[in-house]
Amino acid sequence: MTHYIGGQPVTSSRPLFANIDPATGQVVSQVHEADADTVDRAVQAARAALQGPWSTFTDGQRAAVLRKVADGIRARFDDFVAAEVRDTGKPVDLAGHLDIPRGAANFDVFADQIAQSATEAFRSPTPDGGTAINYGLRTPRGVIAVICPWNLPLLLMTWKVAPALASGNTVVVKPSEETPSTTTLLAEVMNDAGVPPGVFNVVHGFGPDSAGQYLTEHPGVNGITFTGETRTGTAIMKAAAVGVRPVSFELGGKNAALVFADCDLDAAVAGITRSAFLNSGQVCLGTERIYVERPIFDAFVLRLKEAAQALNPGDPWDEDTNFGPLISQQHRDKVLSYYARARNEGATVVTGGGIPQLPSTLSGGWWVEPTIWTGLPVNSTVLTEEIFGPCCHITPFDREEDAIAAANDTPYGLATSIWTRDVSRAHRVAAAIQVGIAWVNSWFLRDLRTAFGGAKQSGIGREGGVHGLEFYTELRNVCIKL
Ligand code: NAD
Ligand code: 6OD
Repeated sequence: MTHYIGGQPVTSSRPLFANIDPATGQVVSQVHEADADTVDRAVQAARAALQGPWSTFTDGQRAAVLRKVADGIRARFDDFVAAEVRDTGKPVDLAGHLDIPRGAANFDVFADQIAQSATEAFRSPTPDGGTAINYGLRTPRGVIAVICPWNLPLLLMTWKVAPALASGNTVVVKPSEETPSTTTLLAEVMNDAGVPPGVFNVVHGFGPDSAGQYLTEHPGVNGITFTGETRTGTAIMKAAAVGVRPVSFELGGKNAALVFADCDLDAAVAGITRSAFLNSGQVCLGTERIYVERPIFDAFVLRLKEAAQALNPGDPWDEDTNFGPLISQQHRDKVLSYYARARNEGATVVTGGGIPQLPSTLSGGWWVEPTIWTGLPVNSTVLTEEIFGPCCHITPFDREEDAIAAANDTPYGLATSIWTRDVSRAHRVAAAIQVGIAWVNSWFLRDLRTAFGGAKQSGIGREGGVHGLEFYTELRNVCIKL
């Protein structure tokens, strides 16, 4: 698999690296790794494209091209699904119902949004008795570096690329080394849709001493949008400090679910089963800490255990499979180390805690069991560190204020779900928790036009709808004396 620079596939001189199917452990493809020169070439192509035909596209013309990109993804739907399933091992049903449709929808949503975006204007008196008009003018920021994770590869990458291009920027995208394929396919779709050469560039590789570091340190980059671990965000922020370049960060989380005794228990169990185990727990919004009001604690634990045990791990290409592997051997080692720690710290293992028995065709993959714990103290490692696997801990609580305090007792602040039939409580708790997203009797249902991002160490800035314009454009005030 090659890079894509200036509208062309490009190779580089470093040794290729293997892209592995996590369901089987088999090599899927060999990928070029960008060296510093290749990254420089990509940034220069993006800089040159800022001066080319792209700069003459009106908002409406960019919107029309983005809609063609959305249609182009849908036209090659099966290719995109297959690439995402091979790269991640996720069930074909999940890739086909979430990753690829939402990835395509990102282009439609930001096409609509840019076609309708407006700026402020004020007409005001001046000290000399005259009048001035002030109005806002948004201009593209320039070259945007887009650094992506592996968990929802197309979805999270297009969520950044679509608003960047809608706003008139050019981009250099570095997909995760674990999931290079759908970004490469998207380059073909961009070409077919009439996106001018150099507007969308792709470089493959790793983070430190590789494409990620070279790209974020490149002085030709005007802004960096990143989704990934908080620790990586810290490294990227240091790179961005040189040249005082802006960042937009969506980072880690240790999300809570608060389940009140007055909830619809069926809905809460179904929702939290999704939030804890969808994509094998590899979702930034996923729930790893569950707090349940004491009267329904035992019933909830039993019901969630039954739901976890009913999950169906297996061949990702089987439509009935709803539970896949972890992304890599390294990530499985990390998750299994938390499974061991939970046992050592005295957890009651309600279900799971090991590696599932699967057919021999899958025995080389990176599988773990969906796992539920109870009984750990608040300061245990498993309750404080992000695991990013299919596991959660359930703790009882007695009072609403205790549940809120527990949810907030973390350096992270991405999302919390609240399960209650009491509307006043829902509003009260949603206002009291320190997060970017409060779900009420729901999870992962966000309208793409709304703000997305994290509080505390879960991020910097908001993307989504008009909110991303703060990052993807420069807002200039024009003041005219009449
Ligand atoms: P990661 O931080 O390890 O890697 C993300 C990307 O950064 C990869 O492309 C990687 O190559 C690159 N990278 C790594 N080091 C770099 C460096 N020094 N300079 C430049 N680039 C570098 O994250 P991951 O393992 O791919 O994803 C899992 C993490 O992402 C979890 O912490 C999860 O919570 C987080 N995440 C957050 C959100 C969100 O919206 N808040 C969404 C998805 C994932
Ligand atoms: O709502 C979305 O599409 C979005 N940005 C989800 C992020 C999930 C993180 O893993």
